[in-house]
Amino acid sequence: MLTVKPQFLFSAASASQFLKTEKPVIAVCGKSNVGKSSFINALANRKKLAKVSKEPGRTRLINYFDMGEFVLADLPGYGYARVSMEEKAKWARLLDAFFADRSNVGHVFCLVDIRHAPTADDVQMTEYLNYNILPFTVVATKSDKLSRAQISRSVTVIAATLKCGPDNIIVTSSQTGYGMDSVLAAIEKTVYPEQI
Ligand SMILES: Nc1nc2c(ncn2[C@@H]2O[C@H](COP(=O)(O)OP(=O)(O)O)[C@@H](O)[C@H]2O)c(=O)[nH]1
Ligand SMILES: [Mg+2]
Repeated sequence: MLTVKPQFLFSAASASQFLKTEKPVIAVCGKSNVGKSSFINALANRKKLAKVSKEPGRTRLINYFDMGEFVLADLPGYGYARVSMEEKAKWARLLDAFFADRSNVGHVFCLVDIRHAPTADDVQMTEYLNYNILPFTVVATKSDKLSRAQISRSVTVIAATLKCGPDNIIVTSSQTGYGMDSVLAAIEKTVYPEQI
């Protein structure tokens, strides 16, 4: 599958600003700094489509990217310690509104850092998606930082912690492009469901 002329569309700060589109929307979620923006850039094959930050946790917006045949929604990251309760509540309201309307989202990629066991926030996120019957795939990021043996041990821990099958986890590296073919194959299943 090709991503044709990927481009940033706009940011939404509240439900009234959510994108209305006929295209399938695929959401990217995960804690701050897990590699969401880098993942989007790797998928788009562009270096600076989404802003990669050294400072984690600033954005509280949903950033939309048109990828040609589908749209990516970069969701605000969670789990950043230096955020007030009020900010956290705002984040939860925004995400609740986003996931409540199925036309907002066809599939979710849940990013987790392959070097660490998923956090309580990651568990809560995937439990939320399961509870709301939202289809998702776990994407383990930054695999370039681990050896093959470490990767396979990590996948076992991630699967057990998030209570998903190892088949539902895609190991990736935005730096080397590893696993991006599998990600595109998963996207294809959402974009062309009739072909399954
Ligand atoms: N080695 C490596 N570093 C990565 C990878 N993906 C992201 N990073 C780094 O992780 C940091 C956070 O990335 P970013 O995409 O901004 O994360 P976000 O906050 O989830 O959007 C940056 O310093 C990236 O360069 C990867 O696949 N491999
Ligand atoms: Mg980001």
